[in-house]
Amino acid sequence: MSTIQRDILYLFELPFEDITARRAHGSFAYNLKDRPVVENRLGESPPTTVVQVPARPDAAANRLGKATIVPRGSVFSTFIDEHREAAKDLSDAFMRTTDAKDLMEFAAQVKDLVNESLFIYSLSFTILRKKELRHVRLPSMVEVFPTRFVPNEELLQTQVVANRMGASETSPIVIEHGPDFSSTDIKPEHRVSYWREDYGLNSHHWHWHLVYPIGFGEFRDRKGELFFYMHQQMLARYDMERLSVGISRVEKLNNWRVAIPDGYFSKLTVNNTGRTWGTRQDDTFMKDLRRADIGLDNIDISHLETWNTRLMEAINKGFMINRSDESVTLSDDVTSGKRGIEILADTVEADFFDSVNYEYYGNIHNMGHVFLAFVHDYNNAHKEEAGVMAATSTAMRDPVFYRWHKYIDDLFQQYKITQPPYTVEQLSLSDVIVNRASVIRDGMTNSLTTGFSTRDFETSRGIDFNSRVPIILRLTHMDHSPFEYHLQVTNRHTGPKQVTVRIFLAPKHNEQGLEMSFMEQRLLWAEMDKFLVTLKSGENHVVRSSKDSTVTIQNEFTFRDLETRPDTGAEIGDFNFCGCGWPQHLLLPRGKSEGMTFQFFFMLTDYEKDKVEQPQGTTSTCANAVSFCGIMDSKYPDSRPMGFPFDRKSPRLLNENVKTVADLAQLDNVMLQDVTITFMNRNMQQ
Ligand code: CUO
Repeated sequence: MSTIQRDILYLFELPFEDITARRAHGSFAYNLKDRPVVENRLGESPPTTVVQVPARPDAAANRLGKATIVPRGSVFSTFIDEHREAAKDLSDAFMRTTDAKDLMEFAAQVKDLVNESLFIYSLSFTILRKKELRHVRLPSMVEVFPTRFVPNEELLQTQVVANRMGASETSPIVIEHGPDFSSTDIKPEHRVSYWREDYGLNSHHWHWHLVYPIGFGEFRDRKGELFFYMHQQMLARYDMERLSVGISRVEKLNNWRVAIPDGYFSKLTVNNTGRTWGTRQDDTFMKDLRRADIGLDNIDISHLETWNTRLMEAINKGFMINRSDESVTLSDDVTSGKRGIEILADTVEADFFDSVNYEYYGNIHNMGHVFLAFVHDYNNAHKEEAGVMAATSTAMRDPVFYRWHKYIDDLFQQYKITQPPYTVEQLSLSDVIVNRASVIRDGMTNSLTTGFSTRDFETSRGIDFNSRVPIILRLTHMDHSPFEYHLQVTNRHTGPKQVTVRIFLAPKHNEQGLEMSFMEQRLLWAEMDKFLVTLKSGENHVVRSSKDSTVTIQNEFTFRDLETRPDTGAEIGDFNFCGCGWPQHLLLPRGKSEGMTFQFFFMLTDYEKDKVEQPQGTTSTCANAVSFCGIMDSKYPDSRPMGFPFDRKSPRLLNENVKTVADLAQLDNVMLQDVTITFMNRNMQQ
């Protein structure tokens, strides 16, 4: 581990403890000139590494703008305007530091002045933005904030075990969590809690919003469109999971005057003092917000309704009204400027800077999160904390997240179906024929398996248990046996041909067991992979591992991984961006014990038309999860609208509307293949 990776890494350890608390199993400490290292605990040897941190006047609380307005120990929410402003002020202060050492010293001085989550967010964001820090890797959220992943009760029990530990004990304490998670099966919604409460899913969502922040004035290529697409894809995957366990697809939450049938009780704590996240009873009504404590004392449901009406009017008319009262056409078929989906999504999300008209179209997506996060205590009568919907690292645990995002996605889909269907020319690729496509797992063709696995994290990096031995958290999660795609392709061109291979997966049948029309199945297609292949003239056999998917990352780094990582320096590339990505272990939906039929959709398109010229001097080599996360400082590497070819209504082929996806598969460059996914209900590691 490089020195700078080390000195910055330990700022992420024990976020709720004083900066002078010892880290790295007691071997490392920051020594602030005015606040010396805390005394050794009985029997501990002194730290082997002590980093000296000089006092500095620029790190005083009154020099940090709004950064101190979020109370320590409480929920920090990027969906709340005031909190975003606090994060921006702190990140800007971090950005003003001159180099990595300066940043470390400044951050160490301000750490105990600001909200703990805000600190971690702003520091992470700065590490992504500062070019000289590209080789610094962020540790997993599970280790930084275990309280967001494991119920309080289990952590308290662990503390009891740690307290009783004998003096000669050297083996780690292991806590196992899951797969029963926070609920029973009495409510059908909870059949998918194993998925909603998955650590990788929630870490991905945190990381995605960190990479694509709003309200920071940061340019990211096609940010709005990716907000639409990444969340739409999460819904497609959620619906596949729901169909796997026998419940119907998620319904949008668009009537804000009726009770929300499903409550949620996360059993998680906001900080290390046992303060719990807000909970929601079944059948709770949304109420006008009167939370002056977070700067939201006058936001009514009628505001949401007004914004919704204005957005729907824009979608139906095909244009929006900008801040100068001019009309801005919404179209995805543009040769320059922003696509309609980008303009709409920036406005819906909403980004104060990028929204076409923040005053008029409002702040609907973010405020929906906030309304739902405070639904249990809309006026602070009970002094309750926000619910999990307030934070990107916890929101996906709650069933209402998906209902809210289904409503948001429905706005985007209302727009998308106004766009002209793709033409045969846009969909086909001449002289390239896919003859056969299949998936192979353990020598079996078109038969995939899922089950569960466990992953170990060190909880004692995030919480001080006052333990001499590491405390390991063993999390159960869904998993699958890896597989390979095999494509037999004929290239009739006389020379090599570069093509983009696009692979999607969807269930074949709906809730009633019926095969779906193109339009019904359209929103269930989950992108599995997208990659470039150079076909030689004649016959080709293309093989691709499921592990190489461009939507996933293999795994997150633990503190231990980073400590033992070789010091390779800056050349390693922009791999913080690569930290963003769908967890590989959730690449496949669960399927059923008796087997469930899904369809793989393979489409080859012309790379000449797909490719995007990158700005001069872009050297990024990171290709992990680009479909969901883009590439740092580069353009999104696919010129087609995101979700192509399923983002628009049925195309016409041979003068007929495509009725099912099988009609589309008549094109030479497209192939459809049924597969069975069987849930084995066993540990895939054994
Ligand atoms: Cu990701 Cu609402 O945008 O949670």
